[in-house]
Amino acid sequence: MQDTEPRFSAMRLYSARMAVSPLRVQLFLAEKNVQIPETTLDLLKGEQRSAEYQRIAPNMRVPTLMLPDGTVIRESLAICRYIEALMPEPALFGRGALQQALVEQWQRIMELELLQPMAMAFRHGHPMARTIQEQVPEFGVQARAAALKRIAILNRELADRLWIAGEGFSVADLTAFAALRAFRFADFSIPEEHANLTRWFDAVRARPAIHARFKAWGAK
Ligand SMILES: N[C@@H](CCC(=O)N[C@@H](CS)C(=O)NCC(=O)O)C(=O)O
Repeated sequence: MQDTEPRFSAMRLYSARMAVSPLRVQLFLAEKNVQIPETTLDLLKGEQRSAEYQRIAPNMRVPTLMLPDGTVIRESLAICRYIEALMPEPALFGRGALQQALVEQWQRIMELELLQPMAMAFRHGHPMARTIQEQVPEFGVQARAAALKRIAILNRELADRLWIAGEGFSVADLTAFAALRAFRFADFSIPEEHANLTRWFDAVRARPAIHARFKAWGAK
């Protein structure tokens, strides 16, 4: 059963379909079994630049969480941390000093070394991104090479463990999964020889909450 408590149903999440940062939050909420009403912006049509949305998020990015009193939380990880504090189970930022440190470490590594280069490769190298980014193609090529290198390293890192931060599924897995899933269409499919990464990706994808979310979107 979804958590439809008034504290969540009175919030509003500004998001987008299959965009990496909102996707992290949407999957985090799914794992928490929390339902927050969403306003989905069409980023390629520039809805994030409307005067109305700029009053909520002057940087014109999603996701943004609006609380019932009008407080706005931006940045996907800040939103996830807020939800974790309200709804500690299942713990997605780790339990105890060591596990929390390791989740933080891997979350940052996945965000800075994997998600960011993939996002830059898309923004600076993909024709669809022309409406949101003044492109520097050489930078896109460089970012793509860095992302592919990091994907190969992640495949090796996953040789001896099920989840990225070691013990238990965490927000680090969501960051990496959202990047690999969101940018799949931008020619970032996982190479066949990366067996560990494929096994991990399929395990994330098969998690009941994530499976159900993609099914509801009519996406694979
Ligand atoms: N660090 C931010 C990144 C937010 C971000 O860049 N969102 C993208 C979608 S994934 C966006 O809103 N792009 C719209 C644009 O560039 O115009 C977060 O994690 O929330």
